[in-house]
Amino acid sequence: MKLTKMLGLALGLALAATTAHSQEVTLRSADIHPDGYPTVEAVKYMGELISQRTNGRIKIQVMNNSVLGSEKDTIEQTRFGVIDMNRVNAAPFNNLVPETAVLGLPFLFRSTEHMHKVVDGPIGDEVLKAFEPHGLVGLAYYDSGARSFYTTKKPVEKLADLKGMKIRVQQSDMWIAMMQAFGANPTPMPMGEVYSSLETGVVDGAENNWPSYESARHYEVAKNYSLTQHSMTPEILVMSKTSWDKLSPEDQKAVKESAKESVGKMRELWAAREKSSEQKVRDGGVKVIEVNKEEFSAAMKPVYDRFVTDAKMKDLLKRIQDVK
Ligand code: BDP
Repeated sequence: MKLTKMLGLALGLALAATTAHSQEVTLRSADIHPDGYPTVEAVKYMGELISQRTNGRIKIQVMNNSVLGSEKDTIEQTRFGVIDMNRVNAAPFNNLVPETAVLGLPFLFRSTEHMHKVVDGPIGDEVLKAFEPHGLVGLAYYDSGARSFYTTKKPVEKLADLKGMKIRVQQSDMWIAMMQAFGANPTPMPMGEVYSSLETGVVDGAENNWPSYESARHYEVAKNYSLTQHSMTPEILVMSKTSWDKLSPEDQKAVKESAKESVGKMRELWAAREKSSEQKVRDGGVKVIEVNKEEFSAAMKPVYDRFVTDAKMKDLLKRIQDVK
């Protein structure tokens, strides 16, 4: 190679390195929740961390309140690089990344501690890696508490009460199967449509954790909350593989570390919000019903039989159950 050409090449490489290094990026991150909701605030906090780590070169702009669409739609846009980041519940990922369905299985986690141990450990990393072939990079898990049923008219006091009730579910085949196993009639729809569907009687009920039940004001129209606590499906923060590939390895590292570091903040915010939301809905006149959880859990075998079929899924489930 001629010297001039070599010099040119070296200069080109050096320039590329500088540009990669001094790249200024604003990552747009989707969320359906309003300002103040723990997931939204945790991603904003991650934005502060990443900005500190990169001297202000990388920023995160949280586009929340469903401005970019429903979770199912924003997942597609994130896969195609139209949205850079997305904080979504595990459920709408279930059909795309089957490993995520395992985390939402009914009555899987024995406690918040059990769930934390699983997602903080090698199993958590393994499930995050499973996103990559689908155009996404899994960054972190956020808490989502436990989900329970709420209904507009008839309260759910025992399993038989769910028989034939139209219950809204997230857009996931596993969740549809779960509702069927409970004896209910599942109606999949995005979160944004639930309030009016409850109000107009399109559905008889839905299910969610305390903060979402309160924040989306569903408690105003569905005043019976039955403590089934049937799933502790976590929230997942992902990045578009397209946006990820545009970052230098150092910046990728900064993104990952900031995401992981925001988890602690999220857990603090979550624990406080669970309490304040519960208080708010109780003060708002909601009837909170204790149920026999064993009765509900005993009906869940068909869900496990249908979604934990191959050796890989069986092994994943067993390892989760074995985490002490
Ligand atoms: C909430 C999750 C949110 C889901 C919503 C739902 O934070 O990501 O969209 O439930 O039920 O708890 O759709």
